[in-house]
Amino acid sequence: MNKPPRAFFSPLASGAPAPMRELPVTLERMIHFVPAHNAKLRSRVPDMAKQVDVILANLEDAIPADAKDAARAGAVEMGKSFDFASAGVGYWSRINALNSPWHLDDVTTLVGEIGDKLDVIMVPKVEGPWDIHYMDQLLALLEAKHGVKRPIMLHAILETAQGVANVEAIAGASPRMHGICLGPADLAASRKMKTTRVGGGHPGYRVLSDANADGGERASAQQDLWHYTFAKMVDACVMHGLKPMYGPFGDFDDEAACEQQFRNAYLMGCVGAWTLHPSQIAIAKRVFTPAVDEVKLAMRMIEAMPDGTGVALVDGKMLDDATWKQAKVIVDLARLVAAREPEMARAYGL
Ligand code: 1VU
Ligand code: MG
Repeated sequence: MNKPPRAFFSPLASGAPAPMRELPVTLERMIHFVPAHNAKLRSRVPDMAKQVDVILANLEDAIPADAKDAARAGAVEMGKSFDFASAGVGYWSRINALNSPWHLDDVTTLVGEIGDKLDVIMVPKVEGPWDIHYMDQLLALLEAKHGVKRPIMLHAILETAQGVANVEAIAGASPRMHGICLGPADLAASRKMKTTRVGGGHPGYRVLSDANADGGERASAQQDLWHYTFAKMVDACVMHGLKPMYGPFGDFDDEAACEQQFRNAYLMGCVGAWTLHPSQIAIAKRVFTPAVDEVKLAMRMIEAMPDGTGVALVDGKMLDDATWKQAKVIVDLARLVAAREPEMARAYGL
């Protein structure tokens, strides 16, 4: 049984801000992970903010158990010491899982100390809509208690088999939902996939051509382990007006494979990916920023059909209403990039 539509947009606690009806229109090509207990990396936030769209204070996996309190305090310090909103950069935090001993302190401290600075809480290991309902209610109570003016959004990580099975219900669970990203490492473990890689392909996952009559070597090609999950996640997100994203790529030395994984995500409809190391920032920027020739072609397509209806030919290829909409996706993204990066505005001619 779903909530009645009006109730969906009512605050869940007296004094909590009204739920958002639309997501803010922002560029989120890379979510840059900062281990929040690491003072050296925290001190680099002002410099990093010049290079990325979003900075995330990580409190969950990769933070040792004995540094969880320091990471939480570090996330608060980051939110208080740097003005992310004025810099035009998003500020997110990834909290510990709902069943962990650190979860409640993470949420209560973040909302109490920096509730008005935090744009999004990333929630790991989301299994079903019940996890989002719980977060929704808890955040509303804390927002009301601390006088937070604008609802903190939720971004779920899709990283368990149960989460994948329930992804549509997760996406539609609350107006707080910002998006969902694919977490390939935990998902591989949850599914009992036989890989220790963090994202990307696997040389053993391939399709073999039929046997040759002469017994010669058979052609084979590596396949994409993540295609099914991506497609399911993208459809669930788009159906509910959320942003799909790719998560971590663990082999920092294999920049080509990282770029290919990001590009597959971009082409499938994702808006961004996590960056775990400075070397991945340029890759994410290159992939999730539409190429100049692609944008110029899309602009010519839109000009060829000014009201978006009918049929036209551009460079010998047929366009109709559907192609016009495809072109608009690219031009809309280019406008967002142009608003943030004057050199790209000039390159696109926008
Ligand atoms: O040369 P310097 O010492 O001045 O700087 C190093 C290093 O400090 C810096 N750096 C970073 N700066 C900003 N943000 C980062 N995330 C970051 N990572 C490193 O870059 C310079 C070169 O670094 P390096 O190649 O010598 O690498 P390190 O050994 O210093 O660091 C590697 C790790 C993996 C420890 C570091 O990159 C890191 O902690 N990254 C984030 C990891 C993370 O958040 N993992 C959780 C998400 S993934 C998941 O949940 C599922 C798998
Ligand atoms: Mg994980």
